[in-house]
Amino acid sequence: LSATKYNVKRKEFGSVQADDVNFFKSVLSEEQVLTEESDVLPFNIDWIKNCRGQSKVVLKPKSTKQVSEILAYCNKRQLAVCPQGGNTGLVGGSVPVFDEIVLSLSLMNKIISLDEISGALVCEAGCILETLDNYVKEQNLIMPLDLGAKGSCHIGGNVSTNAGGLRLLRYGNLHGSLMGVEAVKADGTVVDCIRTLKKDNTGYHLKHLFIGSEGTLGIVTKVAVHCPVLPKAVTLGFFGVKDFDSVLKLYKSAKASLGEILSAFEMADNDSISSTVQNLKLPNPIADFPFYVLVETHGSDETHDAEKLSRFLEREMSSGLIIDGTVTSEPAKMQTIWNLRESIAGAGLLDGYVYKYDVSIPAARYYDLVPVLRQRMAGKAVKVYGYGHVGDGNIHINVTVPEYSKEATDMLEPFIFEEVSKLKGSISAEHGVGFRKPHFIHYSKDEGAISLMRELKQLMDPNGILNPYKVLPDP
Ligand code: FAD
Ligand code: S2G
Ligand code: ZN
Repeated sequence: LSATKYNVKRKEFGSVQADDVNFFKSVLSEEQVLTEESDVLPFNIDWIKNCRGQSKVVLKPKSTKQVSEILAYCNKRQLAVCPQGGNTGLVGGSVPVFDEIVLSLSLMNKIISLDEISGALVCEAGCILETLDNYVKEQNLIMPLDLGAKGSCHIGGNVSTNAGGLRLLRYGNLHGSLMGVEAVKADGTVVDCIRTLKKDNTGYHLKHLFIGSEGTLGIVTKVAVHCPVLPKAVTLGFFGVKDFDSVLKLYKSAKASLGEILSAFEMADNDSISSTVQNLKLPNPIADFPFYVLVETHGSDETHDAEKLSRFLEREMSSGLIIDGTVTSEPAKMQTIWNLRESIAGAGLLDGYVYKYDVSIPAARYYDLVPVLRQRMAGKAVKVYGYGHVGDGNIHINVTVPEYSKEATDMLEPFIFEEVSKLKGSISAEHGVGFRKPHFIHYSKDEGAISLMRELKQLMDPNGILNPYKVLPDP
């Protein structure tokens, strides 16, 4: 249980009684209120099986009105609530710690409108990212973000964690692509900032409060997001590279020669790929290399793009930066390569237990901490490997061990966060703070910023019922 594993004390919240369940059943229908232990269990365990809560009740509202009525009631009864989307979060933010009520958005998955001229999509928070991507593709549009969890994560969860992912390099993050949001505050007040205007400078930009606040300031119930045009020409290169220095040089060259058509630039070290190939029996379409790089282009003219790409390849093959590799435009082949990259996240779980770190590091030092951790964990870790979004300065470092131990945790934390702080990086690049990192947030935010966050939390959720034990450390 998270509470014992991480030694957390339950705060003074009410606990759900029979009358409360009767109230919920008066607002929702039977199948929207789960109380059977076997039904509730999966909502208590996070994707990497690192955190486990003790919730007794899962509520699955179907409308903003139902969310509002539930929160107004819970606020009066001081019942804590854990909002949950696709439950693919990796920092323990999406599952309860104690008996918080899980409020799942999974039944709020209606698509409301799509303006195929402006690309403005309005939908409910519980829409699955991949479902939306397939839907907008029919109108020659794409979602502005893509991540390995697309098959399960919700757009509401993406907004709440300010998810980055594989396309951020080209399409930016949700602070840019989110046009509006509807959210419900802890007291049940509905904040309707759903707009499909590209420009709206009328007062404070409230939508940004809900982006990345991980369910602690309000529950996102609808989003309006700008969808870019579906590229006519897509290519994907998967290259073998001899060392990390070459990865950085290749990144600079890709930016210079591919310019506006560069849509993704990802790296993975040998252990990331070899452990994924071994653990998940996935094919590696090229040979074994010290480092791998994925270079994707999104363009509007195949001939133009092919010319640019072949010039880039010729130059970097002859310079030796690219030792070998493959380039394809065939959807099935591109999918195989992306699948290899996207599967790294889950592969490590088969080694036993995975410590996942998601950090931003200034480019020149991007890979520095991997050998440092490999050395520090020699003899204790099964594997230590690094992979991620080079273009965002964001590396994912995974340390896999046969099983969780406090000793291994103490060797890694706060050590890695101190090292990141020395490098002037961020202890959480895109996954958020969640349950696992509030007491490390000071490595990336100063006291002034943290106290303003506390003032905002106090204003928006005075009883602290929204996702307690997450994001902000206790004062
Ligand atoms: P959940 O996990 O259910 O919740 C995440 C947080 O948001 C929790 O704190 C929860 O309380 C809150 N929340 C959820 N829905 C709402 C709502 N409607 N209103 C208010 N609060 C809410 N993340 C990246 O950024 N980039 C990646 O490349 C990436 N790749 C991944 C690959 C894999 C294989 C996996 C398993 C995860 C990956 N993630 C990545 C992490 C995760 O997918 C993202 O954080 C995602 O945005 C979470 O969405 P979700 O719907 O699963 O949210
Ligand atoms: C990715 C997935 C989660 C992890 O694959 O880009 O965000 O750190 C990560 O394994
Ligand atoms: Zn990532």
